[in-house]
Amino acid sequence: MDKRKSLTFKARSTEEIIRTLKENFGENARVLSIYQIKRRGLTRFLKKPQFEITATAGEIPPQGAIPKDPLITTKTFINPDASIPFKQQIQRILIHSGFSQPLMDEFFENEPFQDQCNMQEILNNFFHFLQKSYEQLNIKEPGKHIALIGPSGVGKTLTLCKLIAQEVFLGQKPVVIKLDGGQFGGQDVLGVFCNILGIFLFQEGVDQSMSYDAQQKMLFDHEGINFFDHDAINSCNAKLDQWSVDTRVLVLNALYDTDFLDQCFSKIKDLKLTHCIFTHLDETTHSNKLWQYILKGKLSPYCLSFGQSLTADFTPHVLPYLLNKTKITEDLLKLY
Ligand SMILES: Nc1nc2c(ncn2[C@@H]2O[C@H](COP(=O)(O)OP(=O)(O)OP(=O)(O)O)[C@@H](O)[C@H]2O)c(=O)[nH]1
Ligand SMILES: [Mg+2]
Repeated sequence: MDKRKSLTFKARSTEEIIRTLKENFGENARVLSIYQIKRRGLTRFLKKPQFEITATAGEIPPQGAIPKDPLITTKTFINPDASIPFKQQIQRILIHSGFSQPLMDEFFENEPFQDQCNMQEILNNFFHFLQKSYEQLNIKEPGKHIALIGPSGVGKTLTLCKLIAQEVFLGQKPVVIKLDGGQFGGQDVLGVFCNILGIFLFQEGVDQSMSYDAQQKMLFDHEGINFFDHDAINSCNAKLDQWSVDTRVLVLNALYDTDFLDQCFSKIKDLKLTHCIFTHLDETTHSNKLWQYILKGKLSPYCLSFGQSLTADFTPHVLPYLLNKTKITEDLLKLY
């Protein structure tokens, strides 16, 4: 057996993947990531999709820890301009860094300010305020019927693949149901991925019979919905009711602007949403705005997605991930 720490290889079928993993790592194989290799030209329609797999025999690296060094650590900031109240200056910096006014108000309510405060100390307090507020959230455990809902192209299907892989690596066998009215038919990434992992995929409107064990977890991939379209919202809700979906996860791209995020969060009641997931965290440095939705959005944070791997690049450890990404715009501090 190969003692190499990790291996990256290409494969087209479940059998091929399992065989390669066994040959290299025996029973200790752990899959770290699976990417679909993108083809160009017409051959992409003719050939079976190919995947690139990275696996290891070692332990999967632990999830990120809470950072010890809060927001800024470089120097001591003393209020240079006593004519502008210190509190107002900090508020301006935090707002410009993407934090919301309600979050600010809550922080300032409990923060005693004096005009000779140390800027670094207040930023550290703000950082701890974020952490404490998160720890006080009443985060619901996901149930047995989980649907990912969100606008078109946010990453619902990709995130679902990550969740499926997680279940499968934990030894579970969920059933996957595609709720798109059967309009897309055929073998897409989700179909091929389920096939590779030996998971049953039922496509609404195409597959007529479905057999499953009542104890099995069900994961639903809903088509993208237009959050400005009442009919689309109502029909999505009716479909989820029909399938007794208890965990309704709002999936949103972290790059969206706050107006659009607000619009989506305003549909919590209409869609009976319970959880939220943000995607594309790898493509944004502006994640401070997410704190408002995570802490005040009334949905339980489920996980964050930060890349295109079908099995990796996501974390259920929302707090440490976000704290590590939380930054104050350096430019704004140049004055201090
Ligand atoms: N970089 C990056 N790309 C992502 C992430 N999540 C999804 N993507 C990419 O975004 C694109 C859309 O992803 P899908 O999973 O198909 O999105 P969807 O929401 O299912 O789209 P519809 O079914 O058309 O509504 C794909 O190219 C994904 O690889 C992420 O966290 N980071
Ligand atoms: Mg999709």
